[in-house]
Amino acid sequence: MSWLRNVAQSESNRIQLLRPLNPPKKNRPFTVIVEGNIGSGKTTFLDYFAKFKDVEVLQEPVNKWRNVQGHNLLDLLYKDPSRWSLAFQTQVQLTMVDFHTQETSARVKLMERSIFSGRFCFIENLYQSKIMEPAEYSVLSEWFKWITSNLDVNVDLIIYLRTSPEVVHQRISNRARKEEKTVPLSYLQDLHKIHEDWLHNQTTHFVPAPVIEIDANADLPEMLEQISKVEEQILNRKKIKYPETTFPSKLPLPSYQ
Ligand code: TTP
Repeated sequence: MSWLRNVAQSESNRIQLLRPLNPPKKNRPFTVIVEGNIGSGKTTFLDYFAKFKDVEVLQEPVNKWRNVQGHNLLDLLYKDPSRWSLAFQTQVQLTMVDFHTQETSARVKLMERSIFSGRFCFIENLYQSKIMEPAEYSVLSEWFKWITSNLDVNVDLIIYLRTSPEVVHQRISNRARKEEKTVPLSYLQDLHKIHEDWLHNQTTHFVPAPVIEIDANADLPEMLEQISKVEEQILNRKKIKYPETTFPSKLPLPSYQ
């Protein structure tokens, strides 16, 4: 997997918003997305909230990608990324549209990932590292532009599980998901940087909501303690005001490339 090295910092990294997101629908649930590197503990975070009646938890998208009408796209992706990244990321985008638009009677919707991390982290990384062809990148970008301009993909809060690449590398080898056995540290370092620039430094892509950061290098008991501290925030649908977080994005609003 040396294929995902040396992610170049180029101008195309700086996706500008040329148009704001499609306006949110009335009575939309308070929507929270949980982001972070592979193996950062997103599932642990979502599991914690599964016990609350008023929270709709949308998780385990990876299981959908392992069985698309009998095809294991995750396995195909890791075996031959140049061949399969377009198909894989197309499926990710579909899963995320489904998650974003799924109706619920719950007052809070908690999602594992979003259409934004698919586009701003994974697709961008594949393109920058020249695994994905420019024409394929453009097709996915056009879809992304259409979706974000025509559907309600608004979010109210982002939980960013910050980790170090070394810690997630260790966790990934411990959990031994068979498709991921070849994932090298260098790939996780690239994804780490791209998440950091997006959500922590806020210097690359549009950040669609205020960000709360959690130190997800911590072990399970400490993670659960940190999660319990944001429980009230999420259950009470508390909007966060600048400057309590790093929001608003330093990038100008107005639309995607
Ligand atoms: P994650 O969505 O990061 O899920 P996870 O199960 O690793 O999360 P956690 O351990 O924090 O609970 O990634 C699942 C797999 O899908 C992983 O191998 C990376 C891959 N993936 C892509 O290749 N492209 C994408 O756009 C996304 C979202 C994931």
